[in-house]
Amino acid sequence: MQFDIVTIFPAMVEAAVGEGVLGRAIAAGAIDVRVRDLRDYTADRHRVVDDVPYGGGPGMVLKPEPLFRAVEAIETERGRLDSVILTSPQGRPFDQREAERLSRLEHVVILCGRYEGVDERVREGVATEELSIGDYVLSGGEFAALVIVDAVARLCPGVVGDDRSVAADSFARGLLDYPHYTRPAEFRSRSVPPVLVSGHHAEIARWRKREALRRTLERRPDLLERADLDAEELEILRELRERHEKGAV
Ligand code: JD8
Repeated sequence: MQFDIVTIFPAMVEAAVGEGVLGRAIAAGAIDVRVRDLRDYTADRHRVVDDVPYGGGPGMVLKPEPLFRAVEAIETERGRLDSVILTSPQGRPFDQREAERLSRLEHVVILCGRYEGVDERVREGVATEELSIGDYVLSGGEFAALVIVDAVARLCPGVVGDDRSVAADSFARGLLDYPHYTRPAEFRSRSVPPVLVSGHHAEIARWRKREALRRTLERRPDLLERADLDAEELEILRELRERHEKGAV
């Protein structure tokens, strides 16, 4: 899969994609990420990307011309674009389902806005979709683009070393994760739950299901409406709800 990210802060985006799982996937050729400096697509001596808003008001707005030129250049260079994403607080909520949909595409372009936002004609004329990573205010689209690339890339073959990890990821299953422990078995008087050191694989699996369900019921009950649970999970959930109603945890 190929990603092109258009930004006025290429170094910030380059630094982030160069590390960790993403950095390794790029080095191994499992995905291709190109970071493009929006200023390279300006036509004036001062490489200006912003201007004052028509109608007045605070702040600046990203001009349409450099963004149009950037996308046209990417298309010329790389061929057909499957999606041109504009990140913005007005976008459709980005979630695991959206990540799965995007992971089935071959070539995705992400436009990072800045300042007060981008000229509306970018949204209408060059972006094919608008996504938001959540209900909070960022200073620009770079972190949103990185969130999208990270979540989508994990779903591409060969990006995560062990694909059992991807299958086990909490949102892939629609539940929150169970608690994890490593050595030492006792740390500052806190012990690892004995079942995990027991070696009883079926009991461990049941304990993990129960803890994942307990946390989800407590913290994100909304997720349970869409989670696809097996027979054992449904039984555990019934029992947890019964106990919950009786006032216990
Ligand atoms: C792109 C400019 C900042 C936004 C005035 C300060 C996404 N979930 C999200 N929250 N925020 C963004 C986001 C914010 C952006 C830009 C994405 C470009 N800003 C603006 C409007 C109010 N400021 C985002 N995805």
